[in-house]
Amino acid sequence: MRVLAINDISCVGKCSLTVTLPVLSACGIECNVLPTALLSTHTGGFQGYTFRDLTDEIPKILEHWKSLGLKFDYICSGYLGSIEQIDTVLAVKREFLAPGGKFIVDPVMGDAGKLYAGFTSTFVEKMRTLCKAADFILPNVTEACFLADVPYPLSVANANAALQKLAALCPRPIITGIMDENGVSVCYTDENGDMHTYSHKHIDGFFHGAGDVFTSAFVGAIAVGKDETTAIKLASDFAADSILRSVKEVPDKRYGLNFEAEIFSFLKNLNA
Ligand code: PXL
Repeated sequence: MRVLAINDISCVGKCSLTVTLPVLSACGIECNVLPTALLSTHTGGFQGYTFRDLTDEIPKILEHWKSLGLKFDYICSGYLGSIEQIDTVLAVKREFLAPGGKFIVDPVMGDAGKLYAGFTSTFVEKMRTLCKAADFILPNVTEACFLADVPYPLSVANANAALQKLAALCPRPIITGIMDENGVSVCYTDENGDMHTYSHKHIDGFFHGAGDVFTSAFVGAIAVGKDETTAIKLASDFAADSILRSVKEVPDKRYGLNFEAEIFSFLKNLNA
């Protein structure tokens, strides 16, 4: 079993590959990486971060992998360093996804109603083409609103309309971080197109890297053979427990969640 994670390396401020690698390893899954960019920190709150786009390096890496005849059972993509990398990720799926493998897209583009630094409406448009190639997409509310072209924010009451629009891109959309009087919810459609919701009590605050904890745990759970609903519950519980702990234990939320301390509980639930 091989997973390929296509995402950036933010050296400090746990997100992207510094979350996906430990979570997948803990699940007992081999995680190979295709780094899209190298940053001193993520872009969400630190001043003066460095950014090195790795677009030019990727074709050389892929050429080498081709010569090794590599295939991956799961490919998941996250933060991309340039718009051109969307075509590259599509090519990686075509060339390296094993027959019967699954392609999971976290369309990382924004949060709190805004696109991240460097992202544009052209990127959003292009991201739709990536979503069309995916088996699962996992946008947060902001990304779902941009992709579905519906007003921000969403509540559980109007999530179904957004899910129906997203289903035109990918039949299995999963929207994370929907906040309303139900708490914080994940809303997703099953194979019949019906919506399901899984909720936790809302905790005030903004938690960097929470989406990456959710996505990584979801991929890990799917890769060990859990069905979509079980994977969503396991990933939501893990993210919610990590957030609860971080409220008390992480004074500066830019540094990411203390998910490490919750890995043991997550694995107990995964293997229950
Ligand atoms: O967690 C999403 C993310 C990933 N990678 C980079 C980011 C962010 C969010 O800010 O800046 C580089």
